[in-house]
Amino acid sequence: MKQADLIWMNGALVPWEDAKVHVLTHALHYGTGVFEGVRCYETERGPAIFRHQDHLDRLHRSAGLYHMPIPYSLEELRAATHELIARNGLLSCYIRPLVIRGAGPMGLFPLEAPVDVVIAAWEWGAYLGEEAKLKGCRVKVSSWRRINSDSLIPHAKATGQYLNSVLAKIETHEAGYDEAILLDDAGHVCEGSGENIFVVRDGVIHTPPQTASILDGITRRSIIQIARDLGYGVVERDLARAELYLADEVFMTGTAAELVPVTEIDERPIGTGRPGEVTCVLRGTFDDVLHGRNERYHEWLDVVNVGSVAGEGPVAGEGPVAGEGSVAGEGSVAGEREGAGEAASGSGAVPLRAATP
Ligand code: PPE
Repeated sequence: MKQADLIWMNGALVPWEDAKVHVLTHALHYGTGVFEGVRCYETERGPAIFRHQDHLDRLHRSAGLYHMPIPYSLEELRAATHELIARNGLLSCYIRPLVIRGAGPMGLFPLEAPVDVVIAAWEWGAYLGEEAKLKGCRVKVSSWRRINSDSLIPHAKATGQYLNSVLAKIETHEAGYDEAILLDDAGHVCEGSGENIFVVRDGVIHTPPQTASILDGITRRSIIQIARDLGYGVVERDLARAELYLADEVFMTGTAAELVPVTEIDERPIGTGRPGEVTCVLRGTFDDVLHGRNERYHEWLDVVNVGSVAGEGPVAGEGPVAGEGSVAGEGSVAGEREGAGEAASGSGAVPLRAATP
């Protein structure tokens, strides 16, 4: 992970070091936040954000599921992200939009706490390591079951829910594995701590369905479509744990991880113990899609017009501290951001709406 210069926070670009919150931020205490993980890739047409609209839509849906009105339109968040990438001079990066209940009244009832919005971006290499991406990773079925829809909302990408993934990740990491697989409460295969999972058997691809408490991964959807377009059969159905061991190939998908072959599960080699043929075809095709080398999927790429925003306009906190300065300073602290819009966009690239408390 490589630090960038600026983070977009409640309508203003602030220096990385100054993007701070109060210790009584509601989300710190109760996990009341939703977020996204998005990637931007270097392409011939410029930096391009993969399925940006789909990620923003999911952010919006996650926020809705937890009763959080986002005080910016998705188009405003899109423009802010473009400006963030351009002003940071990033060609490829990971993007982290975060919507949280901010500092306000304490206690579990969150609806009176302000909603803060942050977008950060940084250069982030292979999530499970270069070696895992190339040669495959070793995973273990965690003793922790994936959260279920009786008590939380697996379809939402909410911060508090990730304690479940964190437990599984620590358990399997400490046992010497690259990643965890979580089963759902019925004992069916669900997903990784931060990835969806696919099993290949006799040339057919299988993956757990929506009802298995999975996160509806955008990479998962993309891979299903690409696989079908390539002529593979893809079946969404419940998978028994033993089907992992009996598979010819297993791979995992996610924005951070991209497509990673799984070559060993619970000390058992999968197939030949090396990345399989279907996995390699999909990984190669997906890589072309991400980098704009496959015409067919060009509409999945949201190209950032670097020239239109790079280097223009002031940055909040350059000179004065963010939130106090002449740029972001017009009352642009969290929950009080009327007037921050103009200042935030600098060049006028990001028209902002005042916060609706
Ligand atoms: N399941 C979970 C639990 C999950 O967190 C992710 C993404 C996925 C599936 C795949 O979804 P998608 O990215 O839309 O294909 N995990 C994010 C978190 C990574 C992190 O460590 O933070 C990601 O890949 O960005």
